[in-house]
Amino acid sequence: KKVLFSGMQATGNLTLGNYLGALKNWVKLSDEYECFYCVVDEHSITVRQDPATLRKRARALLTLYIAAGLDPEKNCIYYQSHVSAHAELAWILNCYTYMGELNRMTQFKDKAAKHADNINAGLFTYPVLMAADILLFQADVVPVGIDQKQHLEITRDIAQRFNSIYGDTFTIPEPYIGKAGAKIMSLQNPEKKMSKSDENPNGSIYLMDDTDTIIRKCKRAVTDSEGCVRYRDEQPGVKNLIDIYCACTGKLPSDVEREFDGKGYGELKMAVGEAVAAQLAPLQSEVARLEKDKAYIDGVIKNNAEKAAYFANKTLRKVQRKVGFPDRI
Ligand code: AQP
Repeated sequence: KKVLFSGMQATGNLTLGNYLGALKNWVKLSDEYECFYCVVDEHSITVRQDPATLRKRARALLTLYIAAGLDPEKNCIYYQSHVSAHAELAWILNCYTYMGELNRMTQFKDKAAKHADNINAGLFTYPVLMAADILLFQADVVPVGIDQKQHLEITRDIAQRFNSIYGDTFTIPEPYIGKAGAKIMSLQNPEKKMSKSDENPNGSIYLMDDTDTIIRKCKRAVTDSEGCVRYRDEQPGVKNLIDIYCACTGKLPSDVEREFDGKGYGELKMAVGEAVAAQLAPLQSEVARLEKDKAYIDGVIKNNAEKAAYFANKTLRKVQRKVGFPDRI
């Protein structure tokens, strides 16, 4: 079986963007691949976190992976910080990554602008840790939203560089970007992606929002004064609503244009709100059920960390040997 790796940060409440751009595709692909789904808590501390909140969110995120439909018997679901090989490989790869390459990363520029008081070295080398995450498992495919495409490219560059110096070591991973939902925009500013850490809660639909909140946020979504439901770049707010609707219902944008021909934005917004609520309801009830089963989640955490460490250490030992570290006795 080919290998799939992906992860998410426990930096906030997950949004519909995280779900439609990533998590939903994970579930779709999980039968086809040998899968590793990581809660990347080491990435989270590139931005200052409250320790108790981070711990709580990390567990909630791991629970959500399972609630979304990932079977922890078949998929390896674990915390990054429980597998030390991530940090060890990241250190080595740091020495094979150029400052100039990292300087070009748009996420670094965005986050540095947002957290000007804490532009730490970890934020700068974030893509190297991400490369380590992926390369440790010899992943063939990495399902992500469009915003992560640049980080996948640098991962491939680092892997190719290492392979060309030391001979075949890493599998070169391919991104998997789904057709629908690859970039969901903020409901309040359709020029900006929907994001967990957005300070305006009306811009994002959170996976745990109740139906009334979802519908209210959709009703308040920023659109335009054209007054017609068309899927085109000139109407980014409406386009985003159609994207959300399509990702939740499996419809195509052209079907949606037809469905709302002659109808107003109010009707579109209502339909989108209902489609989103219907999509999230089963997820929410499954989270509520799993949260009560502490022993089960604890078991998943323990067993899967061991499994992940086994595979990760195989690659790490190989890399340590290639760069010239002394053999273990
Ligand atoms: N708006 C989005 N549309 C589609 N996909 C998205 N992803 C994030 N936002 C959207 C995808 O979700 C996964 C989670 O990645 P992450 O946890 O590393 O965080 P991120 O990419 O930095 O996303 P956020 O929500 O914006 O988090 P913060 O606010 O903490 O920076 C990735 O696969 C991503 O592509």
